[in-house]
Amino acid sequence: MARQFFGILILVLFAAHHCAAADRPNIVFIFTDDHAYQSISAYGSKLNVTPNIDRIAKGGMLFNKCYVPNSICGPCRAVIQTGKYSHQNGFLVNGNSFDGHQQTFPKLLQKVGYETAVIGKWHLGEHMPPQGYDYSEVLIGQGPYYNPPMRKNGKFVKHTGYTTDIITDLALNWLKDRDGEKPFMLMYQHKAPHRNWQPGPKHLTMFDDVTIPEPETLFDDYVGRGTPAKTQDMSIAKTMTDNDLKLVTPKNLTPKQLATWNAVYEPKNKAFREARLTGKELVRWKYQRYIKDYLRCVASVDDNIGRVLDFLKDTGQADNTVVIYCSDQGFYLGEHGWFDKRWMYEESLRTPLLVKWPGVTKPGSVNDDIVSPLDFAETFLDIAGAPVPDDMQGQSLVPVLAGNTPDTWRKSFYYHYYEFPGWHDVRRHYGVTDGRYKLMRFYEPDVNEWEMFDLQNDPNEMQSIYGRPNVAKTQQYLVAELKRLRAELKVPESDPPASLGGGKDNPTSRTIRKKNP
Ligand code: SGN
Ligand code: CA
Repeated sequence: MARQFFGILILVLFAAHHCAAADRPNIVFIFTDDHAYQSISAYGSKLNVTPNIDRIAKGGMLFNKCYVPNSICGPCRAVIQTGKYSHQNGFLVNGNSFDGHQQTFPKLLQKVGYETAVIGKWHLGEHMPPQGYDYSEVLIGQGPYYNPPMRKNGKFVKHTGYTTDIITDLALNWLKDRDGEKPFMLMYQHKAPHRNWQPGPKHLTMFDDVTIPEPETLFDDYVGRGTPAKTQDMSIAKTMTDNDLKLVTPKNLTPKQLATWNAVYEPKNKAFREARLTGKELVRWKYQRYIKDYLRCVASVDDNIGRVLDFLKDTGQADNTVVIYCSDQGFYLGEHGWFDKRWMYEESLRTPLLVKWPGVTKPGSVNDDIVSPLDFAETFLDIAGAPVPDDMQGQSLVPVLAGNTPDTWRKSFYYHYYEFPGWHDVRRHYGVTDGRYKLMRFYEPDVNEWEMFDLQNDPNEMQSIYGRPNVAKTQQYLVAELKRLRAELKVPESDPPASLGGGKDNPTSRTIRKKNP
């Protein structure tokens, strides 16, 4: 009883201190890696429930059209740091090194008196610690699911446990120990649910007794699209490895973790081997193994987000904190037979975005404006009352969050992906969408093709309508819009040299295939 009393007293004192300290709102930016909106219940998931992510939706605004400028990890993170497209911030493909000397939003927040931290996945290179942060504790490269080595303010540290739990512990510790006088901006960034989808100890057997529904397009034959969709290397049927499918044991677990792991996977793997599945049945099995592991990783993220939301509530900080949930891009959960991302097709172009800002976002509201991680730097600066530099290319979401989208808000969006050759053999392309129609151009010398889709009539993007006489007018308007946006955004005619990548993160997939078991 006495212990409970002191616990409450400490929380109350903590809350009083923090409320007095911060009149400008705090910002908690929750970022995941490869989290598909199809696996968030607030987005109508048919696969799982995410009660804690849904808390953000219930208390705030859910965005249906949050589009990434370049659907791949490092590039999206660089967009967020700078508020600029890849061709302007110099980080075009994974494997580039982020130029931390350039203008970034955390540096500008520090200037106006914010305390800043980044905890978790960084993936913008190890050549220098994250710049503009009073505290950083980040994974090295992709980082493993278990027992992650990290860099704490540049210095090597090693943790034991499940990475999603550890990143949350570190974020909570930072929140508890921080200065307290200043408003803060925390980037709390998970590795999960990135490939190869290793569940944590608490969720290893979740979904064991159910069959997850398959997407309609699991057995897509790519007939209605061009060469790129036909020649990719990201299918559940052909690309997934034994490592992805947990048919081999992970290498970096402690003996105890390994025993728990093997007790779960070994009997199931034995049954799988004995069944000798082939053809569609084999693909179906792979899909179930993949999606269940993926959803188990999501469940852990969701539980941990609950811990952070509870902490903000229990310490009286929730009312003065803007909580944002987003992923670095969308992801294929078997749609078109795929995993991974990269394309301008919907599942990878669209990323989840939920924002709860008490007193500003209407609880349970849904927004259909075209917004983007390109807007985050501008938004965070605006929230902090700091000026937004002219050379940033997005727009502050503050009026949108308040329910007053300006008439001048963007009606179309430019997309550009550069990483070819690279993992998964997705061809370079750029394009434009107005939220209903989409025009894409694959622009390499050997594959120079256009595709166009009407999402209203063809939500799964199965049949390109490019070149059809009945859509000539719409096509003309999209071509003009593409030209206009490329000029406005200062996209160079040829790709900058940095797009050739290099570094171990970006070998050609032919090499990768050989390496895969
Ligand atoms: C790794 C993965 C790829 C993935 C890239 C980029 N291979 O290389 O499947 O597309 O990361 O992902 S793995 O066998 O190492 O898992 S990103 O989210 O970091 O951009
Ligand atoms: Ca990613």
